[in-house]
Amino acid sequence: MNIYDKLQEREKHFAILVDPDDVDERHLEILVEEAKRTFVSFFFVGGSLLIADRFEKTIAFLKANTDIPVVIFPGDTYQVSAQADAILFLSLISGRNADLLIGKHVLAAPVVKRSGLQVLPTGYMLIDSGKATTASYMSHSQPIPRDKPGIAVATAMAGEMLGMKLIYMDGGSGAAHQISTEMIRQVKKHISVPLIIGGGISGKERAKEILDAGADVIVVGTAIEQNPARIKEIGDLFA
Ligand code: 1GP
Repeated sequence: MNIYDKLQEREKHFAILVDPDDVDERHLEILVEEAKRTFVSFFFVGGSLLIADRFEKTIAFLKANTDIPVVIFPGDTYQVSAQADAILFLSLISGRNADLLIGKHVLAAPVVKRSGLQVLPTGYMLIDSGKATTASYMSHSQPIPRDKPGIAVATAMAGEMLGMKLIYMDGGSGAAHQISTEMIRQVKKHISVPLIIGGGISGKERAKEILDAGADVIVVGTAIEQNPARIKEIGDLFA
């Protein structure tokens, strides 16, 4: 399924982030069952650092057991799988690490092309969450200060002007402080491509605030890993 068509189907979307290191088959079964009971648009699969060898198995399980599109959210060039539907082709535009702006992409491009995956060019912005996250540590980059919405606005605008089709603002997995609604509101006002927000979304109240501020897609990982019942609780906001 074409992911842009899927994005057009409804106004707001819920993506469940699955970190293959953190979920065994039993846990995946529960995630899929819960997702079928409510409104889940996407599974995002990937991680800043994968230690266990579960990436392909996780995608295979999701593809075999649900029709929800699986989108790779890659932490590095080895996270490419033809079994998925699409890949966020992320350029870390909040940082100045040339490798994550274009270097890794050069290495991955031939592999991604051969895979046949739908490629979603994405301006990826890390926002300071008050503590080092795996994403900020692994990326050797400075996140955007959380009290500087102007920097976030200009960065997102530049990403869109460079042709990126999605903007993803991320506080990082398990973020202590979440991205402010003010920053989300301002960025949304200045771009026309879909805005994805993730990092530390703990439950439906916070999810609703973020959606009301202008997020088009919310991504929830940690809170669901801890309690899969949150899938229905958050998903029902999309009814
Ligand atoms: C992290 O945006 C994702 O890259 C989701 O974060 O695990 O905190 O939900 P959480």
